[in-house]
Amino acid sequence: MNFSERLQQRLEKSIKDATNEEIYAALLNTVKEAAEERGENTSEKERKIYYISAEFLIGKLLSNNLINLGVYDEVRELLASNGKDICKIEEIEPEPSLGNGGLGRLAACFLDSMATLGINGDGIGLNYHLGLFKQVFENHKQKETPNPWIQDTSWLTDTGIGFDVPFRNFSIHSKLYDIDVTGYENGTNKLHLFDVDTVNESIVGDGISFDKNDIKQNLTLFLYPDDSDKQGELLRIYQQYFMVSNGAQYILKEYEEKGYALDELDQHVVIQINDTHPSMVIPELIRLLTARGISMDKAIEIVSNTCAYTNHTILAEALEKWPVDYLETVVPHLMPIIRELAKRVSEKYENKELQIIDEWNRVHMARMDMHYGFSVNGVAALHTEILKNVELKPFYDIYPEKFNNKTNGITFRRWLMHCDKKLVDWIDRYGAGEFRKDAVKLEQLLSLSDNEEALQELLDVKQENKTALKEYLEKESGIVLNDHAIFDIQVKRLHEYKRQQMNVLYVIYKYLDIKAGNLPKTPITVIFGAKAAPAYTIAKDIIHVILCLQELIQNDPEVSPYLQVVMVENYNVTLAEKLIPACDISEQISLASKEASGTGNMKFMLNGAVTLGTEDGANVEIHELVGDENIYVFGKSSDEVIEHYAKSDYVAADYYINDADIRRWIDFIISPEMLKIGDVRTLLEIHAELIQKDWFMTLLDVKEYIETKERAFADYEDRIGWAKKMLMNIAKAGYFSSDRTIAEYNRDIWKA
Ligand code: 26V
Repeated sequence: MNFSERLQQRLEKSIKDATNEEIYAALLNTVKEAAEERGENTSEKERKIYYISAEFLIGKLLSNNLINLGVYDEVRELLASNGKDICKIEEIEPEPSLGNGGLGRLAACFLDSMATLGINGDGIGLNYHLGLFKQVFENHKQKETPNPWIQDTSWLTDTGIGFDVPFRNFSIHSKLYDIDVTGYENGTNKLHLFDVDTVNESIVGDGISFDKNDIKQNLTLFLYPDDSDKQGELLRIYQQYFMVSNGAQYILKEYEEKGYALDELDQHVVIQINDTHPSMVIPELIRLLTARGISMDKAIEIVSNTCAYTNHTILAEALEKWPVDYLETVVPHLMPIIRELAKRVSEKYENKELQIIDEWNRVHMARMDMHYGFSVNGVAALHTEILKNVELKPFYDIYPEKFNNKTNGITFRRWLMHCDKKLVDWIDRYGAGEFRKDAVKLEQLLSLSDNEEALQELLDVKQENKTALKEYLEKESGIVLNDHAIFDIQVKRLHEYKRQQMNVLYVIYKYLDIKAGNLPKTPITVIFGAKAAPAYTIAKDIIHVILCLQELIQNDPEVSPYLQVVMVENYNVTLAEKLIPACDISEQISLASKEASGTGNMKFMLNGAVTLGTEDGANVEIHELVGDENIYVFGKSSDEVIEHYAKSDYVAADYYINDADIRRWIDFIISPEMLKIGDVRTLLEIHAELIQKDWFMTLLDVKEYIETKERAFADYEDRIGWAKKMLMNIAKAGYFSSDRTIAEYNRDIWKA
């Protein structure tokens, strides 16, 4: 029976008579069955990879699975011939929000690529019931509400497997749910998500507040509960240990079932530690091995040859350091092992920067990973160089052989085939369809650079995607975009280092310029999407300024025909899939050295947007690939920025005092027109922040940013010239396929 026949059989009534909800449920269950039948990507001899991560931002799964099973077109046509629209059925699926941003989405792309390449690799994580918060705007401010996503019909499969996880005064029995990870025309892997029966969603009070002390009821309730207080930090340690203890027990269970000797674990298993959140897997695995009779020396050796660490940030505040007494409170049985690991290091090395436990009695998780793992990788070429030469230099000096770079990537199944079907049709029409199996084949499109007809069609595709976004947003939120404007988009987490505030200063500059009578040839629509961490005040203040500007401009008839600012609510994977194909200019404007890689930059490029960015993260590699003509680069280099930090010689107030333009833009934040709309205290706070602190050096680059952006807008007027830039970006995006990244992980680290 083929997929369509099975679907119809499962539905038990005709598609015509079924509701969209019934069709969704039948599709989901038919996909699960088909995924199961394809079998796992296993082979007895292979090393098995466990990608352990606190976040897997998987997005909706229905279409992705249909594509990977090779039945998407078949199903769409079957539904259409019965008067049903597959897009309407996709809308029914709730989006799980099991990640914050790039790190979690990367983990999801990697699962897709491992399955596609036939690598025997599973994910291990947590089944957060309410995920990351859902963002709503009220009075121009972000409010957080829960995002429940688990329904009776869901991608989760109860495995019947569970483990006891010991904490200080009690233990918790886990429950394992699996989600199938279908490879594109290949076998199926698994995402293992651990959960607890006793979690209770009704303990959530106002917004996303809940009793942080009640571990049995809150353990897997939210992703990264607010850790701005001690109770929040402790809960995070409970979550992390729960994840790794379950993961380690599961890995050993599978391993022992295969019948291998324990002391050969490193020959058959690799554990990839995604940032430091799962770092406790190292002492936990040592604990479990010694409990099985292996000596401490041998256990340390085995584990060190099994674990590999990926670093995703150089921001000091994001590198986890847990106080010893917190760990004693939650997992006292791990502390003797961590102390032993720390002692072995201190006996060998005197350098303070290498110590696992520092003089303030804090355990540096990344340091443990680097001493007791066999690989340390950064996520873009520049990032890895900064790790080696600056941030982690003492470790590179003693372990040069462990360091390697793995430039991030994205899965083209979701970020092209699923989200931009019109562009795929165009690519197919011009003979580059082989990109599906070999992404660099997109380079075949380069032959079109003088083909005006093809370039015009490319512009038409972009226009259709812009109109589709307009229609979507109008229906969902009532916001009416001008789809004949240039779409300039910055979507990512709200963080000062990403410098949404610099884009805000551009908007103010442009607003004042239009007020002065200088009208842009083509209207400009600046779109933001970003969640701010609930306790991150400055980030929330920036959202407030954007929302105030949005209202001010919308209500100003002199300006609104030429400039529009829109902040979309609750930016998530589903919205990204609509925004990215519609984008003309991709804003990647972080302070050089601070964005480890970025992956949105790759998604925009693949969908024919042109990057406006600093020489940061993977932007550097995009620049090298497309050349000076096809990217807009500005700003101080990472070397210069690092020097400013070293010398502490950046003084924002100097720019404010000495530059009348900068002063005017910043002061506009507290102008009467803004104060009329916004909250006085908040606007004053962000105004003062920009002048007195500006830790991420907005004012260092803002003028060059504005000039460069104006140059990009001017170039946009030459439509065929612009289409050539789009073409170059699409054609060169093949390098950023996560299939390439995963093949490199496998070649250099996993050797599966
Ligand atoms: C975490 C935190 C937590 C505490 C307060 C401030 C702060 C700032 C940043 C982070 C980031 C944690 C790690 C992370 O998400 N890194 C992202 O990983 C992506 C995938 O490798 C990469 O593309 C992004 O550049 C990087 O920021």
